[in-house]
Amino acid sequence: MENQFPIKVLMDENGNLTDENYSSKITKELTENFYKNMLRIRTFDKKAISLQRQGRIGTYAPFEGQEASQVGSALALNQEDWLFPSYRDHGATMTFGHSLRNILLFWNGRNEGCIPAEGKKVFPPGIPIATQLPHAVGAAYAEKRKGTKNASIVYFGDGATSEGDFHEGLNFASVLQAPVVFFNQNNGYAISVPLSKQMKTATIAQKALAYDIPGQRIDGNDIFAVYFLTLEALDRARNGEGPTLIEAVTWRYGAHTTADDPTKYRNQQESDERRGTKDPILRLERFMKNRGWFNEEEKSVWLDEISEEIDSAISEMERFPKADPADMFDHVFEKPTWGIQQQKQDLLQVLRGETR
Ligand SMILES: Cc1ncc(C[n+]2csc(CCOP(=O)(O)OP(=O)(O)O)c2C)c(N)n1
Ligand SMILES: [Mg+2]
Repeated sequence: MENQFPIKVLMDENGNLTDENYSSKITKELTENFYKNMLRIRTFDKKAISLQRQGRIGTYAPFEGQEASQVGSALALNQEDWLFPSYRDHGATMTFGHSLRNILLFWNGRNEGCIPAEGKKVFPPGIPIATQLPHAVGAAYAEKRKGTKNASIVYFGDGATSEGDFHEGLNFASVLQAPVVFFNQNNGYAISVPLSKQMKTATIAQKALAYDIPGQRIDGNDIFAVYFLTLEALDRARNGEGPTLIEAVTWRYGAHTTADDPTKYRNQQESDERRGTKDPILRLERFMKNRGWFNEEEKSVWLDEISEEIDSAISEMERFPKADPADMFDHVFEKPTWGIQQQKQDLLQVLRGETR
């Protein structure tokens, strides 16, 4: 199956193009946009980890290492498309236009964090694994019924493919020929569980066969492969040709979340080695250097602009009051059920130091 679903690469680790069919589409402007967006989301990610360590936000899920997958796919979208993220995909949502302040508020437990920027169809992050897949298919099918050319993209991890919602989502999309792109980031782990313990199949892309939809395995650290192959899948969706399953093969360098210690279940040496070889930002930098498109001074100007933008989002986030833990019960259902009300009362009692 690995032969039937080879990893599609458009740019190798040295920053050389390996598929000339796409070279005419690769401009300096497009490349710089990719590069700046990857720098921006990596800077945000590092900053968020330090905010968590300082107690200024709550638990945080980092995505460092997955920047090409998130930026390349988000930039392939049209403004009118739908984006359904998991908890690790705020690199994609901020690239698509979600507000940095609201993303920070989400990680600080405030409901405002679920509100997308004006006019942006971004769903709140799916925390229960794979639940966002059927939602994305529903939105895509609604667009099809309305006769628009809008599509949905849904992000999920390798572990999510073991959930019923993954299979229900793919089946539903295939039967209805819904305009949706299933964007899987295979980062090798579901918390501490490696891929080999999660599934017997050699690839995730091959699971598309069961639903008779195209399955595409790509190098998730090659932003050109991610961008162009996502664009092609979105084009098929818009033209009435139905869904695609994309498996972007990547790696998370750090912990699953700030509550996790990866050294307990894997040797972090692999992450260290990958930083020098397979890193998505370094790879694009090599490509830019090969073309004479890279300028160190320009990079430091971009980094200054990015830091300023992030610092101002942090100040705005910190002007909000701390989250009230009781809020988490309020939007589970339109009207709270008896069980939810009871749980809320129980929590309030515990917070007041009373025992039941
Ligand atoms: C339905 C459900 N079961 C279990 C969990 C606990 N959980 C949180 S993240 C995670 C691993 C998911 O791994 P993967 O889909 O590979 O995504 P990644 O975290 O690697 O991005 C699990 C099991 C959950 N959030 N939801
Ligand atoms: Mg994973």
